[in-house]
Amino acid sequence: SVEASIPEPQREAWLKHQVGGFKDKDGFESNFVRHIETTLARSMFNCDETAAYAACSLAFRDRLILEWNRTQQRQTFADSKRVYYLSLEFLMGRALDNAMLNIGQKELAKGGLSDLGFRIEDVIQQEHDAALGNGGLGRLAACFLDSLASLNYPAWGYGLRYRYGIFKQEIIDGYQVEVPDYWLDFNPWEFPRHDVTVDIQFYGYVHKSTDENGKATARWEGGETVKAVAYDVPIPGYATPSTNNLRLWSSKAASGEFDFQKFNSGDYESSVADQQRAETISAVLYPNDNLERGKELRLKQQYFWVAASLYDIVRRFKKSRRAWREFPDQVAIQLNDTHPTLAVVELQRILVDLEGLEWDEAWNIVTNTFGYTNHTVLPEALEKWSVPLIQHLLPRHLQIIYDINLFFLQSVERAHPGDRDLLARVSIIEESQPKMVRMAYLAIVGSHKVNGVAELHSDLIKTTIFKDFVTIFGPDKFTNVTNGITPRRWLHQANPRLSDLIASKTGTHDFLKDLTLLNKIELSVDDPAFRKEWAAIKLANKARLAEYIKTTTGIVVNPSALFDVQVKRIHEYKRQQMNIFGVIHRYLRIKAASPEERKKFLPRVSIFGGKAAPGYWMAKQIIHLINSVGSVVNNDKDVGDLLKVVFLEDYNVSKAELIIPASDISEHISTAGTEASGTSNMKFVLNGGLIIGTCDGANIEITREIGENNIFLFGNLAEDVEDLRHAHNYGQHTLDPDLVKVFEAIEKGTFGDSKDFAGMITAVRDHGDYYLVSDDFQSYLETHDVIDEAYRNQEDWITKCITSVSRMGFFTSDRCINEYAEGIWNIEPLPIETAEPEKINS
Ligand code: B1H
Ligand code: IMP
Repeated sequence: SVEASIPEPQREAWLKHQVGGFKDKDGFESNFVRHIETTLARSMFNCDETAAYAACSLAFRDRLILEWNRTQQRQTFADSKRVYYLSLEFLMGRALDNAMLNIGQKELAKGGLSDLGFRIEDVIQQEHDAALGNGGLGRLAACFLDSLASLNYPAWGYGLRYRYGIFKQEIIDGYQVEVPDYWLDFNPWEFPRHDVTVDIQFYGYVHKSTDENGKATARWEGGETVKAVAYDVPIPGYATPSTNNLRLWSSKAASGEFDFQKFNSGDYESSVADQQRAETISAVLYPNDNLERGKELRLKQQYFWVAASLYDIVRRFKKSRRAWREFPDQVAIQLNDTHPTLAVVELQRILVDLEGLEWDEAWNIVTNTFGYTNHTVLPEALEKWSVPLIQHLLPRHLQIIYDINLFFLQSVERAHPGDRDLLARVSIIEESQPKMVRMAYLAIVGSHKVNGVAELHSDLIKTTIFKDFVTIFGPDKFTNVTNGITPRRWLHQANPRLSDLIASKTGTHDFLKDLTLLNKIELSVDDPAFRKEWAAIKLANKARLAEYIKTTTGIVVNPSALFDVQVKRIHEYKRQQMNIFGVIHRYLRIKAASPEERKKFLPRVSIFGGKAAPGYWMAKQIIHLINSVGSVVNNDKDVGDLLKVVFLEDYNVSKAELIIPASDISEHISTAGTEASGTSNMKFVLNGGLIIGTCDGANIEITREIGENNIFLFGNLAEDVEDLRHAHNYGQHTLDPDLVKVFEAIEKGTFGDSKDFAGMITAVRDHGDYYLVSDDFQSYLETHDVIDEAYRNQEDWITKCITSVSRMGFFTSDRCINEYAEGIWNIEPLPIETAEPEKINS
């Protein structure tokens, strides 16, 4: 057993004093009060909601860490294969509610808190989001961690512990203003491991020599060292004691002789500066979504994180005393996009330079260990690093990259003799000025599987950006795993009433573990009581959002109006500009109508939210236009309740949990072929909202699952995009007449100084309309009219919503994780046998 690893003489004392978590309400309360009085040094006389949040979290953290220990001990003891998910972003959101639900003790805590004078909702609201990510890519990583733990897979996440997460967005005079997100003041969910540190090297030079057997060796020497310190975040599974680990690295100055000498020689200031420079590495999350800017500090972050993680993984593997060739039987590493691709090079370096393996043997191990997930085809998001920069920062890695490329190109040459164009096209090194390393190509060559994140996207990467690699490696190396979302957070936690209503029809909350069980509610689609409660829940969620809109923006909206929501990062390819042009068009129609005609309009609220990257000028202009339109429309007496335009500040995970359950229609309207998957589309439908969308990303599979009658699709198809763009640039480009009217209104100054919005107009009118706003505009407007009509028939509408939810089972991240486990990682679940039967609250 696990205990056998403790020497006999001490074992008894250890076991006798093993701590147990609280079991009942009383136990929770005593734990809570103990933390208030000792850990937090407060008392019942000065315990406010912040302190209550802290104590409640600490009580649950005690529980979690005990399960964490048991899980890790069991995994170590079983010595089974583990998967490591490397991601520069983990957009976790709040932890307390999730921990209570996954452990199954939220009801108990609710009672306990109430005994002590607190409302659980208020306590939950105190928590600051853990916002270590930009958008979909980071939130996907968070959903995957939840599923990995819930399905009992032995899995660790590895990331960076940014001191500043994604910035906080304020809207001032209609403009986005960025405020730093310092979130670590008090974070009960992490355990600093000051004993788990790794020294990370940068710069220096390569020393080549021959050893006593005449073998050429390379050693990376000199340069500077930075220390990586581990912080562990426990990840509780749902309805299982399995608790996995997210290990985040923080940078610190290495406390070496170096500093000490400087200090002694009186150079105190520069010794402090060194320290600050070291800490800068993990200081801030780069706030770009789908955009790569090639900054040196970003490359430093990537290597720092990858090197620390691999050191840790290799150390753990070595404890098992297995032969190196067994490494891929024990370790699977998934690269979340190309950001961790240096891990491929680093593992090869460890095996060849430090462990003395032959190149081919090492490379075989490396390629059988890694899998690579691609998340985008947008050219501006595909990572490239300049050769001189890598040469300077990581001289040995650059040599290894060149060798990897040489052997790869030699193998291509053997299989396709004489095809020099092919060699140039697939070379990992782009022969530009300066030369660049194409990270996606390196990731493909260094992995055994490459996957896209929705069917269309996986097809597109095979036929466009990675076409030549399909020729070289064959089609089997490329596969699809359509994204998913965790129903624990995105249904049960965000929409507890809907979750409970569903449970009343399916008998249990088991659909939270097997989402395909949702199909049972289709049998109740005609049940009047069920439908009535369904509608009441949606209305209550809308009323709650209306209240929030009123307190945060002062705008009063009618909860029975149609709520039309687009919340996501602001990006031209996501086309918030088309949405706001559509809103302007509606406004002009209302203004032009007679009072009689106006009565025919369906009252609508257009809700926007999302951050623009601080340097993304066009995205910021879009935010400004939305706010400017809002201040005109919302104050126009002719319009009244027929149209309201709301921009919600600082969209993040916890706001998503509030907004998504309140939507009637949400917009997923990217130019076809640009949105790899999208995941909020799944969240909205799962919460009983319908969607308007283009044939892009996961919208296509959502349509296949829920049926064409339950989704509002419009616009050009991905296959036509190239021709349309070509026509814009070289043929006739006639703008849509309704769009022209919208532009005229803007240029007349209807929404303030038109110069402020000139960029958005010229992009469409004069610069080729790359995102096809004009091409899709008419069908977009028509589809909104269809939506108005559909919404008037509330009975049909509710039928569509219920039917859609019942068919969403496919989109659970549990299904994704099982697909990765089977098709890419080759790993099995490791359930904890001694699972205590736990009551999952309803
Ligand atoms: C996605 C990114 C991304 N794709 C570069 N690519 C970044 C690229 O900091 N950077 O440099 C940051 C993020 N993010 C998103 O991934 C896709 O756009 C979504 O369609 C997809 O649903 C999501 C998860 O797969
Ligand atoms: P690591 O993989 O060495 O970082 O260990 C992770 C966790 O696994 C540790 O914190 C322990 O909880 C557990 N663990 C590691 N080694 C042993 C062991 O020899 N016996 C039991 N548990 C262990």
